[in-house]
Amino acid sequence: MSEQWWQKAVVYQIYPKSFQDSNGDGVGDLPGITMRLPYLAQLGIDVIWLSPVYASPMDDNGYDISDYRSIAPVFGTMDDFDRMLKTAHDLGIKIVMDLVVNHTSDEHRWFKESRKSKSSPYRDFYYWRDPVDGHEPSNMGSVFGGSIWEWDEATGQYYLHCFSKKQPDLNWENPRVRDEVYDLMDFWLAKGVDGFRMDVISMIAKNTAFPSGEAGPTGYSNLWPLINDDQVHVWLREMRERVLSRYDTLTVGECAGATVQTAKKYANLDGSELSMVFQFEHVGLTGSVERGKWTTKKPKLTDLKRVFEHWETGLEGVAWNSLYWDNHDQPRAVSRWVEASEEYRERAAKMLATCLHLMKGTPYIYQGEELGMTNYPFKSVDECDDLEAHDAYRMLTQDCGCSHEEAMEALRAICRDNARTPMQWDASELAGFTTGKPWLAINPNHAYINAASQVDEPDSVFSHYRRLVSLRKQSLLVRQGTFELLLPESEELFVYERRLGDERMLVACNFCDRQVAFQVPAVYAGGERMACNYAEPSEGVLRPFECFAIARAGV
Ligand code: TEU
Repeated sequence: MSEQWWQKAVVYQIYPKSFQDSNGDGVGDLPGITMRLPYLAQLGIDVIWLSPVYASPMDDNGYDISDYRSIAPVFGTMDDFDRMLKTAHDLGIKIVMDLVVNHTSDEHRWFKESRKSKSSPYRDFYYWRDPVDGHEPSNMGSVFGGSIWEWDEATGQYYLHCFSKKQPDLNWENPRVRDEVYDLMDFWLAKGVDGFRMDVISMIAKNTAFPSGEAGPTGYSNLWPLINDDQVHVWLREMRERVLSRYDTLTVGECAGATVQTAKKYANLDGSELSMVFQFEHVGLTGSVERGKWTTKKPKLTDLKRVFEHWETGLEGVAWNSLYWDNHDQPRAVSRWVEASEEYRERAAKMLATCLHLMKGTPYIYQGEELGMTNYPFKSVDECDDLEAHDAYRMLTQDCGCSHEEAMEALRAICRDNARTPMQWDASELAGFTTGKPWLAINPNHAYINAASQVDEPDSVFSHYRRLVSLRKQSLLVRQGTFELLLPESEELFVYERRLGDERMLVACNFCDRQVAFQVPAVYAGGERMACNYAEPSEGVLRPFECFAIARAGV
């Protein structure tokens, strides 16, 4: 099967609020992105995933959309968008938008009409239900705390919201909702956008019996049983037929709960649904039943390797993988996946990059990851902007009995604000991000972790990422070779092999700050070393956070 362009691509995610401010209001914007496109061209990436820039009350920083066809004024105008799109295309960079259609903002026209009366023509654009025994229709809890049901006094019913109460869920059972979604997708694709990242797309089909479950420490039950894993594929195939089939797009579905089995449908190579999915198995390794994701745990390396092996081998030849360490919802990669002191931070960042980028699938770089940016040292929840962080602090201290410091330890480890601190462009006071008051504090370590000190430095994390991006472009083995995990029981080393025809590549990564014995297999003797993070090769060991790849042909 011929390669699709998105199978050769490396994607860079921009969180617009935090990327580059151009007008001094302290918030990133579209002209700021346009200004920084040459930097991304230098990195060599092929696609930008742009988190939402649509009109929004910003309850969830744009993931609560009030008008899908207009740009939020804080980010600029539609002309600014068109200028950014053209500049990116002129640089050979495609733009993928964030499609958030599991829910709208409660300030969207559809919801305003829907809530007016039970007889509104928009009433069943959303899920409305009567009270049951005077209470919410079920005991499921929303992702951002509280019930998934919000009482509406005016019409005496509850409406469903899996996220905040300002994010009512769209009723995809209603064909008029689907018509509207396909129409807005067509609007953006006709403008020349190159695809979509589809927000919580695995949740659009629901078990409309809205069952209750066993309540957890918060008093609510988990909402994931709401997902209807069969119906979602029917609507994705309809979406493909009605709109996507008319364009050459990259589509990546955010699919919390996806398994290798369901991904074989979502991301099958026959192009009937999506190009690929974001799975959550690796990021879920650090959670707990009692506190959900709010722990300070590091994953066991054997567990992490098993997840990647499962997905790499499970989709081989039948579906396509995405590859990511972090995004706007996850803590910073180098802070989460390893225990690296500042002495080893850069080496560890390069090692994580090598480990991920030489696997099979489309890699995603989250803004700042290519610089080795880190989590932020939050001392108080008042320093956090994210509604999820504020709910988590309340849950941890009130439902889980955590002290302030225990709750803050968890927030420092895992809250989404870690990834949303402004991009660190240079060492100046405001990191070159803004000339105004930044909407979220800038990490003080921007004094030594910033783009200006790295873009022209061959030994920098940025240059290491650039070499990996370039290697993928040159190497069919990296893009299409098979994956085999080696040393599965090692808790220190992540070592795997890629094979394609008579070509093979060994990728060796030390995930810890200690030297570990490692013998390169004899078949690789004399092979070309690449993607190294130490100047000279080591013999018989992998040094702290050491990584390298060795390629051989004809063996
Ligand atoms: O996230 C959905 C999701 O399941 C999680 O990533 C969630 O955000 C949370 O971090 C889990 O604890 C998507 C978007 O990526 C996120 O930014 C939005 O807040 C959310 O949907 C609602 O649109």
